[in-house]
Amino acid sequence: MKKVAVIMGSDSDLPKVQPAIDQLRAFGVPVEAHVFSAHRTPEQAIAFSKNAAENGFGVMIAAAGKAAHLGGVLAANTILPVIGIPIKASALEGMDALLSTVQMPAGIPVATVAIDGAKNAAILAVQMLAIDDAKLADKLMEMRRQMTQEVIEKDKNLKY
Ligand code: RP5
Repeated sequence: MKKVAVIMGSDSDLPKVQPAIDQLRAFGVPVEAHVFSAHRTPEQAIAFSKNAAENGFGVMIAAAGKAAHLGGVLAANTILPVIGIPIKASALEGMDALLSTVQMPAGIPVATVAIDGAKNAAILAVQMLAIDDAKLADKLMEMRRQMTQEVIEKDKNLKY
């Protein structure tokens, strides 16, 4: 199975990124996490992205706060899909990171999830890998069935 790379701009992002790592592991997807910064270690970020496909990765997740250019820098150096997680890390409550991540110029997409949306980033990565992996697709369907059942139970338990 292809690996998912989870790249964060700083180790201070880890508490927000951890749910993505946990979710990927729950699906049995191999995951490798790194700290690469678009601004502080641009050469390392670019080198990782350029070699990601031949190193066995299928999707990259990029989490960054503030002027969040990490997703764009990774996406510019690979044709692997890149999923961006804007991290709430400043006085601007994550809007800065959201706009920096989502407003990519045509030709270099970054599939951007919600501010601090690590869990959805992981699920989206699994959905990408599941396109040609029937076992992963089954796991995703089972997760959907469980979610549906939970909401049905919540509806039943509502007393009003
Ligand atoms: C961004 O700046 C990082 O992704 C992080 O969200 C934010 C703050 O980084 P530190 O100053 O805590 O290393 O590049």
